[in-house]
Amino acid sequence: MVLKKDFLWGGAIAANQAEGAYKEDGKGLSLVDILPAGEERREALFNPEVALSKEYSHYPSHEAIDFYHTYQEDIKHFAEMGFKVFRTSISWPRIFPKGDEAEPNEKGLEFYDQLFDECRKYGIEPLVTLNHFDTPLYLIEEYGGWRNRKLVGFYERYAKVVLDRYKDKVKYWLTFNEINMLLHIPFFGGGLIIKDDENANQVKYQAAHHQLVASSLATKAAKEINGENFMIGCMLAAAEIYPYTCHPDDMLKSVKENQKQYFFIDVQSRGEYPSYTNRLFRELNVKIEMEPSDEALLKAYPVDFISFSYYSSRLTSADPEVNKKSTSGNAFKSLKNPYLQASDWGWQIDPIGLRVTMNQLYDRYQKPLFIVENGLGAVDELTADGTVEDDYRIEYMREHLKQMIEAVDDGVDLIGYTSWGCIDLVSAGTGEMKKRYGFIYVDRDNEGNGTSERYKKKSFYWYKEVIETNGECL
Ligand code: P53
Repeated sequence: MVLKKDFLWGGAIAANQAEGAYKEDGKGLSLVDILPAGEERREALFNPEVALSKEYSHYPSHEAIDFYHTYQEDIKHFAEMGFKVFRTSISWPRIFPKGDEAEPNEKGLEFYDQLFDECRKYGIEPLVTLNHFDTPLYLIEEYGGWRNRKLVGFYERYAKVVLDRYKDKVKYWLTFNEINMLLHIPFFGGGLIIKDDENANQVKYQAAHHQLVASSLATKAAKEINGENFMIGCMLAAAEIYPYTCHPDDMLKSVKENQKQYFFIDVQSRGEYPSYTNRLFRELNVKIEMEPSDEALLKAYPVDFISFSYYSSRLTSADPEVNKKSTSGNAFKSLKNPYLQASDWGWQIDPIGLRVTMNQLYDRYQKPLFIVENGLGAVDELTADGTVEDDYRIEYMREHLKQMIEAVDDGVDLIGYTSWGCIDLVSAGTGEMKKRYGFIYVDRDNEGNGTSERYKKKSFYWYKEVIETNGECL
């Protein structure tokens, strides 16, 4: 058996894409609560000042899949599949509705007490993200989001409250979801609204510094509250960026592009700004403002493990003419790889890329890895007898899991695997329900119509067997 006996198999969701109940029990608005679905969502993500002043007909996060009320039934399904771990996030504005209050909202805290108790009832370990694209909206309108150093203090207060409250219920924590998203969709990642006359890189990297400091402060608080009983991780939208050709210029470009994504983890894992940032920041005309204690803090509180999402590899060319053909099937631009197929949403499917990425991450950091997102967003048809024949999803996952096991056999230390959207939920990138990832079908459509009934897909039974055999059946 290649995987450890206590390998953590499971699934992942995020509060804002599942819970709904967007105003219930005192919850404040977060940045996602003003985002619509479909084409309008893209526009809103990249022109957030428009979204802030516009009224849309449908906001998918407001009801999402109503997980706030259905979590007991849903977790029961996860338990039936044999989940050992369940990744979700805490909605920051449930705990601090505006974000800058002195005292937390008790009702919000109670919800997560119940949720984590429900997981524990089945022996499922919660894996909890502190900030998954849902910074309180008030902190954006009033303070300018993560460009403002004050966010560090608000986040620290929030982190301390939840780390302390759930110290006996949650062991694994992630400080920021896909921390590199800040560079690609700055509003999503950092609540940033960047003006045309600003140096966008300056704003983004300064906000990144604030998040990196905040992440270390959360780790510090965690160690003070619960010592080694906590495991604190960073989280990267990871995807090895391949050179378009074997031309040395392309190879160099790929090294440089990879440094831009690994930058975040270099700081979070090694505890210092990597030396290549001297040149990078010089060329981008970026000057990071730091407080005197920042460097010592980053050094003293690195993460315990490296978590990441993986959906696709990427491709870059040093030739600007060639690179112009890059498209963004998701937040990340890439050239088309002629050896790969793509999903219905244009995400290129590359199981071996997962093995490559795992090897790179482990070589670079020598810390345990945790795959906390991976999966296929696809259109599913509910059959007359209430199931979905999702062989395409099984195929995608089987190939990725096989490569994951190969990577472990290569010597990579891997804690666990949580597939993305283990129950259908709202897409982050497009706001659609139609883009489904789950083992469990949720009867709701893009407009929010439907019964919300849950149905087990074919992949539900397949994944159950994968877990039962610890991957041996693959
Ligand atoms: P969706 C792209 C765009 C937005 C969020 O994405 C993304 C990515 C891919 O890295 O990141 C994660 O729902 C994210 C999840 C999200 C998942 O990818 O657009 O952490 O919240 O749902 C899949 O298909």
